[in-house]
Amino acid sequence: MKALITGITGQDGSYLAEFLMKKGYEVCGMVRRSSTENFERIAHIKDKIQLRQADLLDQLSLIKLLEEIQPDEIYNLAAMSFVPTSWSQPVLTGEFTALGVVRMLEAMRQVAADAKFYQASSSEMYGKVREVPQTELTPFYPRSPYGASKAYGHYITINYRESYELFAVSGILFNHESPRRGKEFVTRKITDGAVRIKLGLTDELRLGNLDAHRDWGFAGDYVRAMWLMLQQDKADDYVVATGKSHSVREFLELVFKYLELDIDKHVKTDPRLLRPAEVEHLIGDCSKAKDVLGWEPEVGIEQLAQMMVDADLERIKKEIASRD
Ligand code: NAP
Ligand code: G4F
Repeated sequence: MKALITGITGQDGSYLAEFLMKKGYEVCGMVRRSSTENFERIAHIKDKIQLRQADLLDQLSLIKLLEEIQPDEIYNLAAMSFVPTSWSQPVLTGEFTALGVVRMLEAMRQVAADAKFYQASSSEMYGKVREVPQTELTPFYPRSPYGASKAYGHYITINYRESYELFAVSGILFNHESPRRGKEFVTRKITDGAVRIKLGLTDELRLGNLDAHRDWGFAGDYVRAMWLMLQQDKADDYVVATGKSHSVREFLELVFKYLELDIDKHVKTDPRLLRPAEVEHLIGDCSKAKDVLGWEPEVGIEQLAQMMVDADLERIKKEIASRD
């Protein structure tokens, strides 16, 4: 079996590549051209996968890529994925995160119509939530250009499935984190920042809204759900979540307690980090994924926080040692 992963240099792409390789897949990753290589997350597997250049903005590059490699499965993970940037670059976000999806689907329809397609949909589509907890049937109310773009990607995937009988599915994934999470996202900003405080490299961590609630899981668990969706006889959409919601403050408390640090001494809230429109509370109901896919999350929030702190401690200590 041959799989194509767009966004292979990202958090999920790297875990998915490892997962598929263990299953015996030939893995091909799509990367966009850059003046310096950005392969930190896949450095350990780079020699065992193929990397091909193409870009979600360039239709012809996608057609050529699919024509050449003829994958059995396509995992479309590439996107502009950081919500705050979607307000400062709303048009580019729409190009990558919304229109990028239809470009991939159209390429598949033209030259690889027998492949199976996975779209990385997001709980950000629920935004100002219409129902608690959120299921596959909960109406969307996106609160950012990112959420609105993902809603387009979600519906165009369903539309291509229904219009052209393509095997195309969307996983509506709630927030998932790991030691490979980008440092601008709140969990990693907290673990990285707290470790730097612990090691005496800084004294302060500035955060925005501590009252927002998220349903946080572990990325390694979530890529398994992506794969399971493509192993079904029928293409369908699934919520992937833990069913437990915690505030940013609670995550902060877990991390600071683990490192024996005092929040009041080091954490400052900064109004500049508040969003023009916030998603206050997300909690997913993944009953369908449990019943149909047999999927369940294995890592809880406490274990996740500790795993991220331990990894940041190890990495930053090494950085310090290499400077000395
Ligand atoms: P990530 O770490 O930010 O990775 C995004 C990937 O997309 C990177 O590999 C990036 O490549 C690539 N990319 C961006 N623009 C591109 C373009 N024009 N052409 C080709 N590649 C491009 O994101 P993630 O956390 O792994 O998330 C994976 C997907 O799931 C994203 O679509 C995200 O929106 C979605 N999602 C994530 C979560 C979550 O909690 N993590 C939840 C729901 C949905 P570069 O390395 O070149 O920048
Ligand atoms: O970690 P975040 O930036 O993730 P957010 O916005 O929930 O988006 C992530 O999850 C989505 C799934 O729902 C994905 F689709 C998306 O690609 C991305 O992976 O922020 C989480 C919460 C927000 O409510 C934010 O306001 O944390 C709050 N927060 C508080 N202080 C902060 C900060 N967020 C960031 N990034 N930085 C802060 O200093």
